[in-house]
Amino acid sequence: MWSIEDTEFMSRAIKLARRGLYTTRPNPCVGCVITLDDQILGEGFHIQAGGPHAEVHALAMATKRASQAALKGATAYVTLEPCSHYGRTPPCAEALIKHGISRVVVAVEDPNPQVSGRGIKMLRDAGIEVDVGLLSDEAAGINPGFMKRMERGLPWVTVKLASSLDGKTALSNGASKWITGPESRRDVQRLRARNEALVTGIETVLLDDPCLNVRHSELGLLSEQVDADSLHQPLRVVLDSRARLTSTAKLFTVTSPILLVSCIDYPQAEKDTWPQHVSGLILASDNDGRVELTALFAHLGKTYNSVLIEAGATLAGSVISQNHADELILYQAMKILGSNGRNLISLPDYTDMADIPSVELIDERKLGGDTRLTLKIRS
Ligand code: AOF
Ligand code: ZN
Repeated sequence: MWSIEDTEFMSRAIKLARRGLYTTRPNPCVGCVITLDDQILGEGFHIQAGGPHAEVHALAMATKRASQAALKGATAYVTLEPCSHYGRTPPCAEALIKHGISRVVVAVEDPNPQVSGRGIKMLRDAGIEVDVGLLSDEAAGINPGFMKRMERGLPWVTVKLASSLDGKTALSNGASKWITGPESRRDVQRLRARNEALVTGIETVLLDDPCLNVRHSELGLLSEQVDADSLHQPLRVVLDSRARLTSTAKLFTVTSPILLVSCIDYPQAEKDTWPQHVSGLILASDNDGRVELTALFAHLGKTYNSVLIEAGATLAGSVISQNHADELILYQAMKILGSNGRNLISLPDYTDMADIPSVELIDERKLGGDTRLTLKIRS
Protein backbone atom coordinates (compact mmCIF):
# COMPACT_ATOMS: atom_id res chain seq x y z
CA MET A 1 0.00 0.00 0.00
CA TRP A 2 2.84 2.42 0.81
CA SER A 3 5.45 3.37 -1.77
CA ILE A 4 9.07 4.19 -0.90
CA GLU A 5 8.21 7.84 -1.59
CA ASP A 6 5.26 7.70 0.81
CA THR A 7 7.54 6.48 3.58
CA GLU A 8 10.21 9.03 2.73
CA PHE A 9 7.80 11.99 2.84
CA MET A 10 6.06 10.84 6.02
CA SER A 11 9.49 10.40 7.67
CA ARG A 12 10.24 13.98 6.67
CA ALA A 13 6.91 15.15 8.15
CA ILE A 14 7.71 13.34 11.42
CA LYS A 15 11.14 14.96 11.53
CA LEU A 16 9.51 18.37 11.04
CA ALA A 17 6.90 17.65 13.73
CA ARG A 18 9.70 17.04 16.25
CA ARG A 19 10.84 20.62 15.84
CA GLY A 20 7.83 21.67 17.87
CA LEU A 21 8.84 19.43 20.78
CA TYR A 22 9.59 22.31 23.14
CA THR A 23 6.93 24.80 22.09
CA THR A 24 3.55 23.32 21.01
CA ARG A 25 2.08 22.31 24.35
CA PRO A 26 -0.66 21.63 25.17
CA ASN A 27 -1.08 20.99 21.46
CA PRO A 28 0.57 17.98 19.84
CA CYS A 29 3.63 18.19 17.58
CA VAL A 30 2.46 17.85 13.98
CA GLY A 31 4.37 17.96 10.68
CA CYS A 32 3.11 18.21 7.10
CA VAL A 33 4.74 17.77 3.68
CA ILE A 34 2.97 18.54 0.39
CA THR A 35 4.28 16.92 -2.78
CA LEU A 36 3.51 16.98 -6.47
CA ASP A 37 4.96 14.30 -8.75
CA ASP A 38 7.11 13.22 -5.79
CA GLN A 39 8.71 16.66 -5.41
CA ILE A 40 8.25 18.62 -2.18
CA LEU A 41 6.20 21.76 -2.86
CA GLY A 42 5.62 22.84 0.72
CA GLU A 43 6.27 21.74 4.28
CA GLY A 44 5.72 22.96 7.79
CA PHE A 45 5.12 22.08 11.40
CA HIS A 46 2.96 23.29 14.25
CA ILE A 47 5.06 25.74 16.25
CA GLN A 48 2.82 27.03 18.99
CA ALA A 49 -0.71 26.53 20.35
CA GLY A 50 -2.87 29.32 18.99
CA GLY A 51 -0.70 29.61 15.89
CA PRO A 52 -1.31 28.02 12.47
CA HIS A 53 -1.39 24.24 12.25
CA ALA A 54 1.22 22.29 10.26
CA GLU A 55 -1.00 21.99 7.18
CA VAL A 56 -1.50 25.76 6.99
CA HIS A 57 2.25 26.40 6.95
CA ALA A 58 2.78 23.73 4.29
CA LEU A 59 -0.10 25.00 2.11
CA ALA A 60 1.22 28.56 2.35
CA MET A 61 4.64 27.46 1.11
CA ALA A 62 3.15 25.27 -1.63
CA THR A 63 0.90 28.02 -2.99
CA LYS A 64 3.86 30.39 -3.08
CA ARG A 65 5.76 27.93 -5.26
CA ALA A 66 2.96 26.68 -7.51
CA SER A 67 -0.36 28.00 -8.70
CA GLN A 68 -3.41 26.85 -6.76
CA ALA A 69 -4.46 24.92 -9.87
CA ALA A 70 -1.22 22.90 -9.69
CA LEU A 71 -2.23 21.57 -6.26
CA LYS A 72 -4.97 19.50 -7.96
CA GLY A 73 -2.81 16.40 -8.16
CA ALA A 74 -0.88 17.09 -4.95
CA THR A 75 -0.50 14.79 -1.95
CA ALA A 76 -0.36 15.98 1.67
CA TYR A 77 1.49 13.87 4.25
CA VAL A 78 0.35 14.71 7.78
CA THR A 79 1.59 13.09 10.99
CA LEU A 80 -1.80 13.59 12.71
CA GLU A 81 -5.29 13.48 11.25
CA PRO A 82 -6.14 16.98 9.94
CA CYS A 83 -8.49 18.73 12.35
CA SER A 84 -12.17 19.21 11.57
CA HIS A 85 -13.09 21.71 14.28
CA TYR A 86 -12.97 25.43 14.78
CA GLY A 87 -10.55 25.70 17.71
CA ARG A 88 -8.13 28.56 18.00
CA THR A 89 -7.71 28.12 14.22
CA PRO A 90 -10.12 26.98 11.44
CA PRO A 91 -10.24 23.29 10.37
CA CYS A 92 -7.22 22.03 8.42
CA ALA A 93 -9.37 19.45 6.58
CA GLU A 94 -11.32 22.35 5.12
CA ALA A 95 -8.11 24.12 4.06
CA LEU A 96 -6.82 20.97 2.31
CA ILE A 97 -10.15 20.61 0.48
CA LYS A 98 -10.20 24.28 -0.51
CA HIS A 99 -6.72 24.04 -1.96
CA GLY A 100 -7.71 21.10 -4.14
CA ILE A 101 -5.32 18.53 -2.63
CA SER A 102 -6.04 15.13 -4.25
CA ARG A 103 -4.64 12.68 -1.71
CA VAL A 104 -3.95 12.89 2.03
CA VAL A 105 -1.73 10.40 3.84
CA VAL A 106 -2.29 10.41 7.61
CA ALA A 107 0.06 8.68 10.06
CA VAL A 108 -2.31 8.48 13.00
CA GLU A 109 -5.90 9.43 13.86
CA ASP A 110 -6.37 12.37 16.21
CA PRO A 111 -7.79 11.00 19.51
CA ASN A 112 -9.05 14.48 20.43
CA PRO A 113 -12.84 13.91 20.83
CA GLN A 114 -13.40 17.12 18.86
CA VAL A 115 -11.73 15.45 15.86
CA SER A 116 -11.40 11.62 16.17
CA GLY A 117 -12.17 10.52 12.62
CA ARG A 118 -14.21 13.55 11.58
CA GLY A 119 -11.25 15.15 9.77
CA ILE A 120 -10.72 11.99 7.70
CA LYS A 121 -14.46 11.75 6.98
CA MET A 122 -14.60 15.38 5.88
CA LEU A 123 -11.75 14.79 3.41
CA ARG A 124 -13.29 11.56 2.04
CA ASP A 125 -16.71 13.19 1.73
CA ALA A 126 -15.05 15.83 -0.44
CA GLY A 127 -13.73 13.09 -2.76
CA ILE A 128 -10.13 13.13 -1.51
CA GLU A 129 -8.28 9.82 -1.32
CA VAL A 130 -7.20 9.32 2.31
CA ASP A 131 -4.74 6.64 3.43
CA VAL A 132 -4.25 6.18 7.16
CA GLY A 133 -1.60 4.38 9.24
CA LEU A 134 1.78 5.06 7.63
CA LEU A 135 4.51 5.12 10.33
CA SER A 136 1.74 5.37 12.93
CA ASP A 137 3.85 4.17 15.90
CA GLU A 138 6.57 6.71 15.17
CA ALA A 139 4.03 9.50 14.74
CA ALA A 140 2.11 8.61 17.92
CA GLY A 141 5.46 8.28 19.72
CA ILE A 142 6.18 12.01 19.25
CA ASN A 143 3.11 12.85 21.33
CA PRO A 144 2.72 10.10 23.94
CA GLY A 145 1.26 12.58 26.44
CA PHE A 146 -1.28 14.09 24.06
CA MET A 147 -2.36 10.61 22.91
CA LYS A 148 -2.71 9.24 26.45
CA ARG A 149 -4.51 12.25 27.89
CA MET A 150 -6.96 12.44 24.98
CA GLU A 151 -7.69 8.71 25.25
CA ARG A 152 -7.68 8.26 29.04
CA GLY A 153 -7.69 11.67 30.67
CA LEU A 154 -4.33 10.96 32.29
CA PRO A 155 -0.90 12.46 31.67
CA TRP A 156 2.10 10.52 30.37
CA VAL A 157 4.28 9.96 33.44
CA THR A 158 8.06 9.78 33.18
CA VAL A 159 10.19 9.01 36.22
CA LYS A 160 13.65 10.52 36.06
CA LEU A 161 16.32 8.64 37.99
CA ALA A 162 20.06 9.16 38.43
CA SER A 163 22.34 6.63 40.02
CA SER A 164 25.78 5.10 40.28
CA LEU A 165 26.71 1.83 38.62
CA ASP A 166 25.61 0.04 41.78
CA GLY A 167 22.22 1.76 41.78
CA LYS A 168 22.89 4.32 44.52
CA THR A 169 21.89 7.98 44.52
CA ALA A 170 24.12 9.27 47.31
CA LEU A 171 26.67 8.18 49.90
CA SER A 172 25.29 7.11 53.27
CA ASN A 173 25.90 10.66 54.60
CA GLY A 174 23.75 12.11 51.81
CA ALA A 175 26.62 13.49 49.66
CA SER A 176 25.51 13.34 46.02
CA LYS A 177 27.21 16.21 44.15
CA TRP A 178 27.89 15.36 41.37
CA ILE A 179 27.34 11.73 40.56
CA THR A 180 26.31 12.26 36.95
CA GLY A 181 28.25 14.55 34.60
CA PRO A 182 27.44 17.88 32.91
CA GLU A 183 26.11 16.21 29.73
CA SER A 184 23.50 14.34 31.78
CA ARG A 185 22.54 17.45 33.69
CA ARG A 186 22.02 19.32 30.43
CA ASP A 187 19.90 16.46 29.16
CA VAL A 188 17.77 16.73 32.31
CA GLN A 189 17.14 20.38 31.42
CA ARG A 190 15.80 19.26 28.02
CA LEU A 191 13.71 16.56 29.66
CA ARG A 192 12.17 19.21 31.95
CA ALA A 193 11.55 21.50 28.97
CA ARG A 194 9.66 18.73 27.15
CA ASN A 195 7.38 18.06 30.11
CA GLU A 196 4.43 20.19 31.13
CA ALA A 197 4.61 19.53 34.85
CA LEU A 198 7.38 18.43 37.23
CA VAL A 199 6.47 16.63 40.41
CA THR A 200 8.73 16.39 43.41
CA GLY A 201 8.38 15.57 47.09
CA ILE A 202 8.75 17.81 50.12
CA GLU A 203 11.77 15.82 51.31
CA THR A 204 13.66 16.65 48.12
CA VAL A 205 12.75 20.33 48.44
CA LEU A 206 13.78 20.52 52.10
CA LEU A 207 17.03 18.65 51.41
CA ASP A 208 18.21 20.13 48.09
CA ASP A 209 16.26 23.43 47.94
CA PRO A 210 16.02 23.20 44.12
CA CYS A 211 14.51 25.80 41.74
CA LEU A 212 13.20 23.10 39.35
CA ASN A 213 13.03 25.50 36.43
CA VAL A 214 14.34 25.21 32.89
CA ARG A 215 17.36 27.34 32.17
CA HIS A 216 17.34 28.22 28.48
CA SER A 217 21.09 28.81 28.41
CA GLU A 218 21.70 25.26 29.65
CA LEU A 219 19.52 23.52 27.06
CA GLY A 220 22.23 23.54 24.43
CA LEU A 221 19.57 23.92 21.73
CA LEU A 222 19.71 26.12 18.66
CA SER A 223 17.49 29.20 18.71
CA GLU A 224 15.60 27.78 15.70
CA GLN A 225 14.66 24.82 17.90
CA VAL A 226 13.43 27.06 20.70
CA ASP A 227 14.06 30.69 21.50
CA ALA A 228 14.03 31.91 25.07
CA ASP A 229 10.64 33.65 24.67
CA SER A 230 8.67 30.66 23.40
CA LEU A 231 10.17 28.24 25.91
CA HIS A 232 7.50 27.04 28.33
CA GLN A 233 8.31 26.59 31.97
CA PRO A 234 6.72 23.46 33.39
CA LEU A 235 4.34 23.71 36.32
CA ARG A 236 6.28 22.83 39.47
CA VAL A 237 4.32 20.54 41.76
CA VAL A 238 5.43 19.77 45.32
CA LEU A 239 3.78 16.93 47.21
CA ASP A 240 3.74 18.17 50.79
CA SER A 241 1.11 16.08 52.60
CA ARG A 242 1.62 17.73 56.00
CA ALA A 243 1.88 21.30 54.61
CA ARG A 244 5.44 21.85 55.82
CA LEU A 245 6.83 24.02 53.03
CA THR A 246 7.50 27.65 53.83
CA SER A 247 7.95 30.49 51.39
CA THR A 248 11.66 30.73 52.19
CA ALA A 249 12.17 27.85 49.72
CA LYS A 250 14.32 28.79 46.71
CA LEU A 251 11.55 27.36 44.54
CA PHE A 252 9.52 30.53 45.23
CA THR A 253 12.19 32.85 43.83
CA VAL A 254 11.47 31.71 40.26
CA THR A 255 8.15 33.05 39.00
CA SER A 256 6.86 30.13 36.93
CA PRO A 257 3.75 28.51 38.49
CA ILE A 258 3.98 26.32 41.57
CA LEU A 259 1.27 23.97 42.84
CA LEU A 260 1.59 22.84 46.45
CA VAL A 261 -0.37 19.65 47.01
CA SER A 262 -1.11 18.76 50.60
CA CYS A 263 -3.57 16.66 52.57
CA ILE A 264 -4.22 19.37 55.17
CA ASP A 265 -4.50 23.10 54.60
CA TYR A 266 -1.51 25.39 55.10
CA PRO A 267 -1.80 27.91 57.95
CA GLN A 268 -3.46 31.09 56.69
CA ALA A 269 -0.50 33.18 57.85
CA GLU A 270 1.73 31.06 55.61
CA LYS A 271 -0.62 31.29 52.65
CA ASP A 272 -0.66 35.06 53.01
CA THR A 273 3.05 35.09 52.17
CA TRP A 274 2.63 33.14 48.93
CA PRO A 275 3.48 35.11 45.82
CA GLN A 276 0.96 35.17 42.94
CA HIS A 277 2.52 32.25 41.07
CA VAL A 278 1.93 29.85 43.98
CA SER A 279 -1.33 27.99 44.55
CA GLY A 280 -2.45 25.17 46.79
CA LEU A 281 -4.51 22.02 46.29
CA ILE A 282 -5.77 19.70 48.99
CA LEU A 283 -6.15 16.04 48.05
CA ALA A 284 -6.99 12.92 50.05
CA SER A 285 -4.19 10.96 51.71
CA ASP A 286 -3.35 7.30 51.15
CA ASN A 287 -2.88 4.71 53.92
CA ASP A 288 0.61 6.03 54.64
CA GLY A 289 -0.61 9.61 55.04
CA ARG A 290 0.87 10.66 51.70
CA VAL A 291 -0.91 12.42 48.84
CA GLU A 292 -3.10 9.95 47.01
CA LEU A 293 -1.40 9.52 43.64
CA THR A 294 -4.46 8.40 41.68
CA ALA A 295 -6.18 11.67 42.63
CA LEU A 296 -3.03 13.63 41.79
CA PHE A 297 -2.67 12.25 38.26
CA ALA A 298 -6.42 12.55 37.60
CA HIS A 299 -6.13 16.22 38.58
CA LEU A 300 -3.03 16.87 36.47
CA GLY A 301 -4.60 14.97 33.54
CA LYS A 302 -7.28 17.62 33.28
CA THR A 303 -4.69 20.08 32.01
CA TYR A 304 -1.29 18.54 31.42
CA ASN A 305 -0.20 16.00 28.81
CA SER A 306 3.10 15.06 30.40
CA VAL A 307 4.47 14.88 33.93
CA LEU A 308 8.05 14.33 34.98
CA ILE A 309 8.71 12.88 38.42
CA GLU A 310 11.97 14.19 39.86
CA ALA A 311 11.92 12.90 43.36
CA GLY A 312 13.56 10.71 45.96
CA ALA A 313 13.35 6.95 46.27
CA THR A 314 10.04 6.91 48.17
CA LEU A 315 7.94 8.94 45.73
CA ALA A 316 9.62 7.41 42.67
CA GLY A 317 8.93 3.95 44.12
CA SER A 318 5.28 4.74 44.88
CA VAL A 319 4.67 6.06 41.36
CA ILE A 320 6.18 2.89 39.90
CA SER A 321 4.66 0.33 42.26
CA GLN A 322 1.20 1.90 42.03
CA ASN A 323 1.37 1.59 38.22
CA HIS A 324 1.30 5.30 37.40
CA ALA A 325 4.63 5.38 35.54
CA ASP A 326 4.79 4.98 31.76
CA GLU A 327 8.50 5.47 31.30
CA LEU A 328 11.73 5.59 33.29
CA ILE A 329 14.75 7.59 32.26
CA LEU A 330 17.85 6.54 34.15
CA TYR A 331 21.09 8.49 34.04
CA GLN A 332 23.73 6.07 35.20
CA ALA A 333 27.20 7.24 36.19
CA MET A 334 30.18 4.93 36.00
CA LYS A 335 30.84 5.29 39.72
CA ILE A 336 30.53 2.82 42.55
CA LEU A 337 29.18 4.28 45.78
CA GLY A 338 29.15 1.17 47.95
CA SER A 339 26.57 -0.87 49.74
CA ASN A 340 25.71 1.74 52.37
CA GLY A 341 24.80 4.31 49.72
CA ARG A 342 21.20 5.50 49.34
CA ASN A 343 18.92 3.38 47.22
CA LEU A 344 17.44 4.51 43.94
CA ILE A 345 13.84 3.30 44.30
CA SER A 346 11.91 2.16 47.37
CA LEU A 347 9.65 -0.68 46.39
CA PRO A 348 7.63 -3.21 48.36
CA ASP A 349 9.47 -6.34 49.47
CA TYR A 350 8.43 -8.53 46.55
CA THR A 351 8.44 -12.27 47.22
CA ASP A 352 7.34 -13.44 43.80
CA MET A 353 9.18 -12.60 40.55
CA ALA A 354 5.79 -12.33 38.87
CA ASP A 355 5.08 -9.20 40.94
CA ILE A 356 8.16 -7.13 40.09
CA PRO A 357 7.69 -4.17 37.72
CA SER A 358 8.11 -5.17 34.11
CA VAL A 359 10.39 -2.82 32.15
CA GLU A 360 11.61 -2.86 28.58
CA LEU A 361 14.74 -1.08 27.33
CA ILE A 362 13.78 1.30 24.51
CA ASP A 363 16.93 3.34 24.07
CA GLU A 364 20.47 3.46 25.38
CA ARG A 365 22.78 6.40 24.84
CA LYS A 366 26.16 7.58 26.08
CA LEU A 367 26.13 11.09 27.57
CA GLY A 368 29.73 12.03 28.32
CA GLY A 369 30.89 9.46 30.85
CA ASP A 370 27.34 8.44 31.76
CA THR A 371 24.77 6.19 30.13
CA ARG A 372 21.14 7.21 29.66
CA LEU A 373 18.65 4.37 29.60
CA THR A 374 15.06 4.93 28.46
CA LEU A 375 12.72 2.21 29.67
CA LYS A 376 9.02 1.68 29.05
CA ILE A 377 6.97 0.21 31.85
CA ARG A 378 4.74 -2.63 30.68
CA SER A 379 1.46 -2.86 32.49
C1 AOF B 1 -3.96 19.54 12.90
N1 AOF B 1 -2.75 20.09 12.61
O1 AOF B 1 -0.82 21.04 13.23
C2 AOF B 1 -2.32 20.39 14.91
C3 AOF B 1 -3.57 19.76 15.19
O2 AOF B 1 -6.56 25.00 19.59
P1 AOF B 1 -6.30 24.64 18.18
O3 AOF B 1 -7.21 25.28 17.20
O4 AOF B 1 -4.84 24.83 17.80
O5 AOF B 1 -6.60 23.08 18.05
C4 AOF B 1 -5.83 22.19 18.76
C5 AOF B 1 -6.23 20.78 18.40
O6 AOF B 1 -6.01 20.55 17.00
C6 AOF B 1 -5.36 19.75 19.10
O7 AOF B 1 -5.88 19.38 20.33
C7 AOF B 1 -5.37 18.60 18.10
O8 AOF B 1 -6.56 17.84 18.21
C8 AOF B 1 -5.37 19.33 16.80
N2 AOF B 1 -3.97 19.59 16.45
N3 AOF B 1 -4.33 19.35 14.16
O9 AOF B 1 -4.71 19.23 11.97
C9 AOF B 1 -1.91 20.53 13.56
N4 AOF B 1 -1.53 20.85 15.90
ZN1 ZN C 1 -5.58 21.67 12.12
